[in-house]
Amino acid sequence: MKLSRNRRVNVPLVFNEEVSEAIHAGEPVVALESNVITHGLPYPENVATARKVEEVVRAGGAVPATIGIEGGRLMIGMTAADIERFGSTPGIPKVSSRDMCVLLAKGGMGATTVASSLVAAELAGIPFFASAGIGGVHRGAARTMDISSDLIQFTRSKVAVVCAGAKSILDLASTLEYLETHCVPVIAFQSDDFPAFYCASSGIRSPHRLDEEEDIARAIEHHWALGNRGSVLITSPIREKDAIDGRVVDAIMMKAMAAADNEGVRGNALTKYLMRAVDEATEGRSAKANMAVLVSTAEVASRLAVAHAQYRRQPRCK
Ligand code: PSU
Ligand code: MN
Repeated sequence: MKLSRNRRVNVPLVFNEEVSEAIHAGEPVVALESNVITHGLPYPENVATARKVEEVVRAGGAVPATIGIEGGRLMIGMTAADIERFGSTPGIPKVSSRDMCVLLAKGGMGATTVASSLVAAELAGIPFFASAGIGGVHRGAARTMDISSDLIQFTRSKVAVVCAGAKSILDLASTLEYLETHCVPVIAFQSDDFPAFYCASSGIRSPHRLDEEEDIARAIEHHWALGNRGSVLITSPIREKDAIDGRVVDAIMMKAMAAADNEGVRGNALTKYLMRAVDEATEGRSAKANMAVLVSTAEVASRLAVAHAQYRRQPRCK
């Protein structure tokens, strides 16, 4: 009897050359999401910021790899022209991990969230990722069950994630509870509190603090050596000069959430709606903070990725 053998489908990855060379040489690479380019900021500020983010990653000694989807393939690293196209083309869909297979099947452009960018980074062999704000447990999740796939993906992808916490549009205490339950380490780098994106502190102390780049690298590798399959979350707060008063953001957010509820905005459209509302109410100050924090997290991620690549070459006990 002839045994039928199923052919395995591989996800088509297209690497930009610089990224591919760095991965093969074990050089530091920082993966970056594209949803923040298409949905986080208006054109042309989005393109300018994405460029600046790539610039600071390079200046720190790592290679940037902006992730996206186009033509049924996962792009691992974008060129300047790709970034311009993603930033200026209207209507590119937000693609989280649940949406990836459909986008890959039907073709077209897709902007990857934190969750789907982590899927791509792991497939590509990139152990570091940076984004300013992660998704989390939404306020009122007990009723709506709205919990970002970003959190679920942290339990699955072996990628270190550097961020400035999450926006206070989310229920940050519940977000941290979720991460604790699912054994996702949260480490504040050179700081004490879990940051809240626009604000240096969410008012909640981070479960851990580490001050040395090499200690972060050691913690990441030990987490994986212990048999864990997921991410390690490293936070770096917004700089004080770029921060916005937390009470101001909170007040705007309460109003915007009520308006969203009234207008029936829910699901994956909610994050963008709330962010827009804050931008309008702060007359662009929050967009400025947004750009600043994207750049500062990328800077820190680059430093940490360099230390991590070095540590992998030469692991040392404390
Ligand atoms: N938080 C931000 N800015 C963002 C996002 C979150 O401060 O742009 C985006 C990221 O791409 C993140 C996604 O991965 O929203 C989470 O969306 P959802 O809550 O629908 O999973
Ligand atoms: Mn959601």
